[in-house]
Amino acid sequence: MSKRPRLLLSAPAYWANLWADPLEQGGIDLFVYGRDAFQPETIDYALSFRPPPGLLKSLPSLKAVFSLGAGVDGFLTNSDYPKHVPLVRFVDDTLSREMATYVVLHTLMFHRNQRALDDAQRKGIWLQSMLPRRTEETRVGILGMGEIGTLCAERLRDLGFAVSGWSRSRKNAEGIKSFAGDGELGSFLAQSDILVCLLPLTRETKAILNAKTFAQLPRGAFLINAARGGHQIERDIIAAIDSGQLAGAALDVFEAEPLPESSPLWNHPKITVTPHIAAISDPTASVHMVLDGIARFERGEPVPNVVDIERGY
Ligand code: NDP
Ligand code: OXD
Repeated sequence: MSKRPRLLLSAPAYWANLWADPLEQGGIDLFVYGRDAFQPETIDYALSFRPPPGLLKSLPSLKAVFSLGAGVDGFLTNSDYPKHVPLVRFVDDTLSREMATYVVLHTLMFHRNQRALDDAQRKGIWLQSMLPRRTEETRVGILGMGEIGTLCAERLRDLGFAVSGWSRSRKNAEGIKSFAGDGELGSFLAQSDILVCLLPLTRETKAILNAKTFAQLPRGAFLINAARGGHQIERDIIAAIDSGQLAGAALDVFEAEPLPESSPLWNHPKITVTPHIAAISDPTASVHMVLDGIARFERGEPVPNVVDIERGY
């Protein structure tokens, strides 16, 4: 009888507990890093989000690595990733739909002046003078038109916003203006009243949300970052808000996570902070991805959503 594939799961305890039970019932031998003893040379597959430095390199028989999340920067910004080992990322409609609810929520909050209206309510002010703009007059620009960015763009277009997207390659989605490549970034920014970041974190996109970028937006634009903290320079966000260049920001991700207690972002009146929960991978869907992927690797079949390691996403 051929041996069962051996999978090493490395994740914080609260995540590992969610994934371990269904994986254990999936016809594989599971080892949870930090809980179970294992021999590195016997591990065939690994599942993680941000593996401890050196862990993957210490597994000489790895056939593939699976990411618990859509973003794979936790593997690739670490220079010790064993580049000959295929890396499979999590792609799931539910994840994209949840991301879209986050982006739509914060787009509407800004577009409808909801923060100012909440503030007026608390003070007992009937703020009828603060009329919302017409939806089609608010221009939303989405950085990153992949699985998630495309769905967010479509949802916002269907609500009536003027939507555009920026990506490496030209897109052709109905009613969504496409900007492509570094050469078109400036003109994309110049027409984005709300800038939404849904890029993967790579060498090229690191720190893209900086003072120079904000200066190219229309004055009083709003920033939504639900991608990675490594995209943003937090002191530049605060400076741009304090100068009026940005009207505010909704941030789900941070340079350091958890966001340190001392961060000025916590109490800034024009910034909404959420704890990297714009969307959470669904355990059932991700267990299915892993078990299906392992079965395909074992049969020598192509596996979907393998990352281009050189490109970084
Ligand atoms: P995809 O890989 O499907 O899409 C990435 C998009 O970014 C593509 O359109 C790509 O262009 C574009 N892109 C990449 N590099 C560049 C560049 N240098 N210049 C211009 N465009 C670029 O990713 P997903 O949509 O699945 O996910 C996006 C990110 O969202 C993830 O990497 C993750 O970090 C984040 N995320 C955050 C979550 C949260 O809870 N906060 C949850 C889930 C994901 P092209 O199409 O031309 O290749
Ligand atoms: C992801 C995330 O990348 O949750 O999926 O951040």
